[in-house]
Amino acid sequence: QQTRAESVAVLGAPFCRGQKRGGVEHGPKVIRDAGLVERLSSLDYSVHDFGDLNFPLLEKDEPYMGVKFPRTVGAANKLLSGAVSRAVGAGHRLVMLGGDHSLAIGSVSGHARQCPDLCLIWVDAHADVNTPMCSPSGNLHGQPVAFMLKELKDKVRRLEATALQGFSLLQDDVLSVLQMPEIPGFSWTKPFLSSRDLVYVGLRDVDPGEHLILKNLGIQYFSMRDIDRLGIQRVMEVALDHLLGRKQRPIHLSFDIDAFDPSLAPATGTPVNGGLTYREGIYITEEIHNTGLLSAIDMVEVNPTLGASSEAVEATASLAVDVIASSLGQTREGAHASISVIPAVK
Ligand code: Z70
Ligand code: MN
Ligand code: MN
Ligand code: MN
Repeated sequence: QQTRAESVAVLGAPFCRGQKRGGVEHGPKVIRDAGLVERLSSLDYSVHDFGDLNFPLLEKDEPYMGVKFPRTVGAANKLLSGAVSRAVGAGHRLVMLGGDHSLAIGSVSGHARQCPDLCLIWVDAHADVNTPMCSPSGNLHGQPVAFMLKELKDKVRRLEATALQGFSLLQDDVLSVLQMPEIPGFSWTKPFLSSRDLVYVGLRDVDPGEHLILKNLGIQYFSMRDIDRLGIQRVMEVALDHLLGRKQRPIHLSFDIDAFDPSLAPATGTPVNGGLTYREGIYITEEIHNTGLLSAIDMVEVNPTLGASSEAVEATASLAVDVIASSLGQTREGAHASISVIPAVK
Protein backbone atom coordinates (compact mmCIF):
# COMPACT_ATOMS: atom_id res chain seq x y z
CA GLN A 1 0.00 0.00 0.00
CA GLN A 2 1.20 3.46 -0.89
CA THR A 3 1.99 5.74 2.05
CA ARG A 4 1.93 9.52 2.41
CA ALA A 5 5.28 11.19 2.07
CA GLU A 6 4.91 12.22 5.70
CA SER A 7 5.84 10.33 8.82
CA VAL A 8 4.55 10.77 12.37
CA ALA A 9 6.61 10.24 15.50
CA VAL A 10 4.70 9.22 18.64
CA LEU A 11 6.44 10.02 21.91
CA GLY A 12 5.04 9.01 25.31
CA ALA A 13 5.71 11.24 28.30
CA PRO A 14 4.46 9.45 31.44
CA PHE A 15 4.78 12.30 33.91
CA CYS A 16 2.57 13.71 36.69
CA ARG A 17 4.68 16.02 38.88
CA GLY A 18 3.30 19.20 37.34
CA GLN A 19 0.12 18.69 39.36
CA LYS A 20 -1.11 16.91 42.45
CA ARG A 21 -3.13 13.95 41.16
CA GLY A 22 -1.47 10.62 40.39
CA GLY A 23 -2.51 8.60 37.37
CA VAL A 24 -1.98 11.11 34.56
CA GLU A 25 1.38 9.38 33.93
CA HIS A 26 -0.69 6.49 32.52
CA GLY A 27 -2.12 8.72 29.78
CA PRO A 28 0.23 7.46 27.05
CA LYS A 29 -0.78 3.84 27.67
CA VAL A 30 -4.55 4.39 27.47
CA ILE A 31 -4.25 6.62 24.41
CA ARG A 32 -2.17 3.95 22.64
CA ASP A 33 -4.64 1.25 23.82
CA ALA A 34 -7.44 3.28 22.21
CA GLY A 35 -5.81 2.56 18.85
CA LEU A 36 -3.73 5.65 18.08
CA VAL A 37 -1.04 4.00 15.97
CA GLU A 38 -3.56 1.99 13.92
CA ARG A 39 -5.64 5.12 13.26
CA LEU A 40 -2.64 7.11 12.05
CA SER A 41 -1.45 4.20 9.93
CA SER A 42 -4.88 4.03 8.30
CA LEU A 43 -4.42 7.70 7.34
CA ASP A 44 -1.42 6.48 5.32
CA TYR A 45 1.27 7.91 7.58
CA SER A 46 4.36 5.96 8.34
CA VAL A 47 4.16 5.88 12.14
CA HIS A 48 7.28 5.70 14.30
CA ASP A 49 6.38 4.95 17.91
CA PHE A 50 9.39 5.95 19.97
CA GLY A 51 7.85 4.50 23.14
CA ASP A 52 7.83 6.28 26.50
CA LEU A 53 10.56 8.52 27.86
CA ASN A 54 12.22 7.44 31.10
CA PHE A 55 12.16 10.46 33.38
CA PRO A 56 14.74 10.84 36.16
CA LEU A 57 13.47 10.49 39.72
CA LEU A 58 14.89 13.11 42.11
CA GLU A 59 14.95 12.21 45.78
CA LYS A 60 14.93 15.70 47.18
CA ASP A 61 13.00 18.47 45.47
CA GLU A 62 11.78 21.17 47.88
CA PRO A 63 9.27 23.80 46.69
CA TYR A 64 10.74 27.09 45.49
CA MET A 65 8.65 30.28 45.70
CA GLY A 66 5.66 27.97 46.21
CA VAL A 67 6.41 26.07 42.99
CA LYS A 68 6.10 22.31 43.54
CA PHE A 69 8.69 19.79 42.23
CA PRO A 70 10.59 22.42 40.24
CA ARG A 71 13.73 20.32 39.63
CA THR A 72 11.74 17.17 38.76
CA VAL A 73 9.57 19.04 36.27
CA GLY A 74 12.60 20.90 34.90
CA ALA A 75 14.62 17.70 34.37
CA ALA A 76 11.71 15.89 32.69
CA ASN A 77 11.14 18.78 30.33
CA LYS A 78 14.82 19.04 29.48
CA LEU A 79 14.77 15.38 28.43
CA LEU A 80 11.52 15.82 26.49
CA SER A 81 12.80 18.95 24.75
CA GLY A 82 15.80 17.08 23.38
CA ALA A 83 13.67 14.16 22.20
CA VAL A 84 11.15 16.43 20.47
CA SER A 85 13.90 18.45 18.83
CA ARG A 86 15.51 15.27 17.45
CA ALA A 87 12.20 13.87 16.15
CA VAL A 88 11.23 17.13 14.41
CA GLY A 89 14.79 17.53 13.11
CA ALA A 90 14.55 14.02 11.60
CA GLY A 91 11.55 15.21 9.58
CA HIS A 92 8.69 13.67 11.53
CA ARG A 93 5.42 15.25 12.48
CA LEU A 94 5.40 14.91 16.29
CA VAL A 95 2.66 13.60 18.60
CA MET A 96 3.55 13.94 22.30
CA LEU A 97 1.33 11.96 24.69
CA GLY A 98 1.21 13.26 28.27
CA GLY A 99 1.26 13.31 31.09
CA ASP A 100 0.32 16.65 32.57
CA HIS A 101 0.48 20.00 30.76
CA SER A 102 3.77 21.12 32.34
CA LEU A 103 5.28 18.92 29.59
CA ALA A 104 4.48 21.61 27.03
CA ILE A 105 7.57 23.50 28.25
CA GLY A 106 9.76 20.72 26.86
CA SER A 107 7.62 19.89 23.87
CA VAL A 108 7.16 23.42 22.52
CA SER A 109 10.76 24.47 23.30
CA GLY A 110 12.14 21.38 21.55
CA HIS A 111 9.95 22.08 18.54
CA ALA A 112 11.04 25.74 18.56
CA ARG A 113 14.71 24.74 18.47
CA GLN A 114 14.04 23.28 15.01
CA CYS A 115 11.34 25.77 13.98
CA PRO A 116 12.13 29.13 15.62
CA ASP A 117 9.23 30.89 13.85
CA LEU A 118 6.54 28.46 15.04
CA CYS A 119 3.19 29.62 16.41
CA LEU A 120 1.24 28.02 19.24
CA ILE A 121 -2.46 27.13 19.50
CA TRP A 122 -3.42 26.29 23.08
CA VAL A 123 -6.77 24.49 23.39
CA ASP A 124 -7.66 24.29 27.08
CA ALA A 125 -10.19 25.25 29.75
CA HIS A 126 -7.23 26.94 31.46
CA ALA A 127 -4.70 29.54 30.32
CA ASP A 128 -1.74 27.83 32.08
CA VAL A 129 0.11 31.16 32.12
CA ASN A 130 0.48 31.73 35.87
CA THR A 131 3.89 32.91 37.01
CA PRO A 132 5.20 31.58 40.34
CA MET A 133 4.21 34.94 41.90
CA CYS A 134 0.55 34.64 40.93
CA SER A 135 -0.02 30.87 40.81
CA PRO A 136 -2.79 29.99 43.28
CA SER A 137 -1.67 26.33 43.46
CA GLY A 138 2.09 26.18 42.86
CA ASN A 139 1.41 23.44 40.30
CA LEU A 140 3.60 23.76 37.22
CA HIS A 141 0.91 22.46 34.83
CA GLY A 142 -0.79 25.81 35.46
CA GLN A 143 2.38 27.72 34.44
CA PRO A 144 3.98 26.30 31.26
CA VAL A 145 3.14 29.24 28.98
CA ALA A 146 4.83 31.66 31.42
CA PHE A 147 8.12 29.81 30.82
CA MET A 148 7.79 30.40 27.07
CA LEU A 149 6.81 34.07 26.79
CA LYS A 150 9.61 36.51 26.08
CA GLU A 151 7.53 39.46 27.32
CA LEU A 152 7.53 38.10 30.88
CA LYS A 153 11.32 38.46 30.98
CA ASP A 154 11.58 42.08 29.85
CA LYS A 155 8.53 43.41 31.66
CA VAL A 156 9.90 46.84 32.49
CA ARG A 157 10.20 47.95 28.89
CA ARG A 158 6.75 46.53 28.11
CA LEU A 159 5.13 48.20 31.08
CA GLU A 160 6.37 51.63 30.15
CA ALA A 161 4.70 51.23 26.79
CA THR A 162 1.48 49.85 28.24
CA ALA A 163 -1.41 51.67 29.84
CA LEU A 164 -2.14 50.08 33.20
CA GLN A 165 -5.42 51.86 33.77
CA GLY A 166 -8.32 49.57 34.47
CA PHE A 167 -6.34 47.30 36.73
CA SER A 168 -6.99 47.54 40.44
CA LEU A 169 -3.63 46.09 41.41
CA LEU A 170 -0.87 48.41 42.59
CA GLN A 171 1.94 49.00 40.14
CA ASP A 172 4.37 46.93 42.24
CA ASP A 173 1.98 43.96 42.31
CA VAL A 174 1.54 44.19 38.57
CA LEU A 175 5.30 44.24 38.14
CA SER A 176 5.82 41.16 40.28
CA VAL A 177 3.10 39.18 38.52
CA LEU A 178 4.58 40.04 35.13
CA GLN A 179 8.10 39.10 36.23
CA MET A 180 9.18 35.52 35.56
CA PRO A 181 11.82 34.57 38.18
CA GLU A 182 14.62 32.02 37.76
CA ILE A 183 13.34 28.61 38.94
CA PRO A 184 15.70 25.73 39.84
CA GLY A 185 15.59 23.00 37.19
CA PHE A 186 14.95 25.36 34.28
CA SER A 187 18.34 26.93 33.57
CA TRP A 188 18.46 24.88 30.31
CA THR A 189 15.60 26.88 28.74
CA LYS A 190 14.99 30.51 27.80
CA PRO A 191 11.74 32.18 26.72
CA PHE A 192 11.33 31.80 22.95
CA LEU A 193 7.74 32.81 22.11
CA SER A 194 6.22 36.25 21.49
CA SER A 195 2.76 36.88 22.89
CA ARG A 196 1.48 37.63 19.36
CA ASP A 197 2.44 34.08 18.28
CA LEU A 198 -0.01 32.42 20.69
CA VAL A 199 -3.79 31.91 20.53
CA TYR A 200 -6.01 30.26 23.15
CA VAL A 201 -9.28 28.46 22.42
CA GLY A 202 -11.74 27.12 25.00
CA LEU A 203 -10.87 29.14 28.12
CA ARG A 204 -13.37 29.16 30.98
CA ASP A 205 -11.30 29.02 34.20
CA VAL A 206 -8.75 31.84 34.21
CA ASP A 207 -7.04 33.03 37.42
CA PRO A 208 -6.77 36.79 38.22
CA GLY A 209 -3.01 36.98 37.56
CA GLU A 210 -3.49 35.10 34.30
CA HIS A 211 -6.18 37.55 33.21
CA LEU A 212 -3.80 40.42 33.96
CA ILE A 213 -1.13 38.78 31.80
CA LEU A 214 -3.53 38.03 28.92
CA LYS A 215 -4.78 41.62 28.89
CA ASN A 216 -1.46 43.32 29.53
CA LEU A 217 0.38 41.40 26.82
CA GLY A 218 -2.56 41.64 24.41
CA ILE A 219 -2.72 37.87 23.89
CA GLN A 220 -5.40 36.69 21.46
CA TYR A 221 -7.80 34.34 23.23
CA PHE A 222 -11.23 32.85 22.59
CA SER A 223 -13.09 31.85 25.74
CA MET A 224 -16.11 29.56 25.70
CA ARG A 225 -18.18 32.76 25.86
CA ASP A 226 -16.49 33.95 22.65
CA ILE A 227 -17.32 30.60 21.02
CA ASP A 228 -20.95 31.05 22.13
CA ARG A 229 -21.05 34.54 20.61
CA LEU A 230 -19.08 34.07 17.40
CA GLY A 231 -19.41 30.37 16.66
CA ILE A 232 -16.45 28.05 16.24
CA GLN A 233 -16.16 28.74 12.49
CA ARG A 234 -15.52 32.47 13.01
CA VAL A 235 -13.27 31.80 16.01
CA MET A 236 -10.97 29.58 13.95
CA GLU A 237 -11.00 31.98 11.03
CA VAL A 238 -9.84 34.88 13.24
CA ALA A 239 -7.43 32.69 15.22
CA LEU A 240 -5.66 31.34 12.13
CA ASP A 241 -5.60 34.74 10.44
CA HIS A 242 -4.02 36.21 13.57
CA LEU A 243 -1.24 33.60 13.51
CA LEU A 244 -0.77 33.04 9.78
CA GLY A 245 -2.15 36.16 8.09
CA ARG A 246 1.22 37.87 7.72
CA LYS A 247 3.36 34.76 7.35
CA GLN A 248 2.88 31.01 6.91
CA ARG A 249 4.77 29.12 9.58
CA PRO A 250 4.75 25.82 11.50
CA ILE A 251 1.96 25.29 14.04
CA HIS A 252 2.32 23.66 17.44
CA LEU A 253 -1.06 22.48 18.79
CA SER A 254 -1.09 21.97 22.56
CA PHE A 255 -4.37 20.22 23.34
CA ASP A 256 -5.50 19.75 26.95
CA ILE A 257 -8.32 17.19 26.97
CA ASP A 258 -10.11 19.26 29.67
CA ALA A 259 -10.98 21.76 26.91
CA PHE A 260 -13.84 19.38 26.16
CA ASP A 261 -16.96 19.32 28.25
CA PRO A 262 -16.59 16.93 31.21
CA SER A 263 -19.49 14.86 29.82
CA LEU A 264 -17.17 13.95 26.91
CA ALA A 265 -13.80 13.88 28.73
CA PRO A 266 -14.50 12.85 32.34
CA ALA A 267 -11.10 11.20 32.97
CA THR A 268 -9.08 14.34 33.66
CA GLY A 269 -7.76 16.15 36.73
CA THR A 270 -9.56 19.48 36.53
CA PRO A 271 -12.90 19.14 34.72
CA VAL A 272 -14.73 22.47 34.21
CA ASN A 273 -18.35 22.59 33.10
CA GLY A 274 -19.40 24.21 29.86
CA GLY A 275 -16.61 22.95 27.61
CA LEU A 276 -16.24 22.23 23.91
CA THR A 277 -18.72 19.96 22.21
CA TYR A 278 -17.38 17.04 20.20
CA ARG A 279 -18.16 18.88 16.97
CA GLU A 280 -16.48 22.11 18.08
CA GLY A 281 -13.35 20.18 19.07
CA ILE A 282 -13.17 18.33 15.77
CA TYR A 283 -13.87 21.50 13.78
CA ILE A 284 -10.88 23.14 15.51
CA THR A 285 -8.56 20.31 14.51
CA GLU A 286 -9.96 20.03 10.96
CA GLU A 287 -9.25 23.71 10.39
CA ILE A 288 -5.74 23.34 11.79
CA HIS A 289 -5.13 20.37 9.49
CA ASN A 290 -6.44 22.34 6.52
CA THR A 291 -3.69 24.94 6.94
CA GLY A 292 -1.18 22.25 5.96
CA LEU A 293 1.15 23.73 8.59
CA LEU A 294 0.65 21.52 11.66
CA SER A 295 4.04 20.30 12.82
CA ALA A 296 3.55 19.02 16.40
CA ILE A 297 0.71 18.08 18.77
CA ASP A 298 0.62 17.66 22.54
CA MET A 299 -2.25 15.58 23.92
CA VAL A 300 -2.24 16.02 27.69
CA GLU A 301 -4.13 15.58 30.98
CA VAL A 302 -5.86 12.26 30.17
CA ASN A 303 -5.93 10.61 33.61
CA PRO A 304 -7.26 7.03 33.54
CA THR A 305 -7.45 6.77 37.34
CA LEU A 306 -10.04 9.56 37.51
CA GLY A 307 -12.76 8.06 35.31
CA ALA A 308 -15.80 6.79 37.23
CA SER A 309 -15.78 3.60 35.13
CA SER A 310 -13.72 1.88 32.48
CA GLU A 311 -16.22 3.21 29.92
CA ALA A 312 -15.51 6.78 31.07
CA VAL A 313 -11.76 6.22 30.70
CA GLU A 314 -12.14 4.62 27.27
CA ALA A 315 -14.40 7.44 26.06
CA THR A 316 -11.82 10.03 27.12
CA ALA A 317 -8.91 8.15 25.52
CA SER A 318 -10.90 7.52 22.35
CA LEU A 319 -11.71 11.24 22.16
CA ALA A 320 -7.98 12.00 22.44
CA VAL A 321 -7.33 9.66 19.48
CA ASP A 322 -10.11 11.35 17.46
CA VAL A 323 -8.54 14.77 18.09
CA ILE A 324 -5.09 13.60 17.00
CA ALA A 325 -6.43 11.78 13.91
CA SER A 326 -8.49 14.80 12.89
CA SER A 327 -5.48 17.12 13.37
CA LEU A 328 -3.55 14.84 11.02
CA GLY A 329 -6.14 14.72 8.28
CA GLN A 330 -8.98 12.37 9.17
CA THR A 331 -12.08 14.00 7.66
CA ARG A 332 -15.78 13.73 8.38
CA GLU A 333 -16.69 14.10 4.73
CA GLY A 334 -14.59 11.22 3.50
CA ALA A 335 -11.50 11.18 1.32
CA HIS A 336 -10.19 9.16 -1.57
CA ALA A 337 -8.35 6.12 -0.32
CA SER A 338 -5.07 5.05 -1.85
CA ILE A 339 -5.98 3.60 -5.23
CA SER A 340 -4.82 0.14 -4.18
CA VAL A 341 -7.53 -0.25 -1.52
CA ILE A 342 -10.46 0.56 -3.83
CA PRO A 343 -11.91 -2.82 -4.88
CA ALA A 344 -11.56 -3.52 -8.57
CA VAL A 345 -14.75 -3.52 -10.67
CA LYS A 346 -15.98 -7.10 -10.93
C1 Z70 B 1 -5.01 26.63 37.86
C2 Z70 B 1 -3.61 26.58 38.44
C3 Z70 B 1 -4.82 23.68 35.39
C4 Z70 B 1 -4.95 22.05 33.98
C5 Z70 B 1 -5.66 22.75 35.87
C6 Z70 B 1 -5.36 25.31 37.18
C7 Z70 B 1 -4.46 24.97 36.02
N1 Z70 B 1 -5.12 27.73 36.93
N2 Z70 B 1 -4.38 23.23 34.21
N3 Z70 B 1 -5.73 21.76 34.98
N4 Z70 B 1 -4.78 21.30 32.89
O1 Z70 B 1 -3.37 25.78 39.34
O2 Z70 B 1 -2.74 27.33 38.00
MN1 MN C 1 0.44 5.03 39.00
MN1 MN D 1 -3.64 22.76 30.46
MN1 MN E 1 -6.67 22.52 31.50
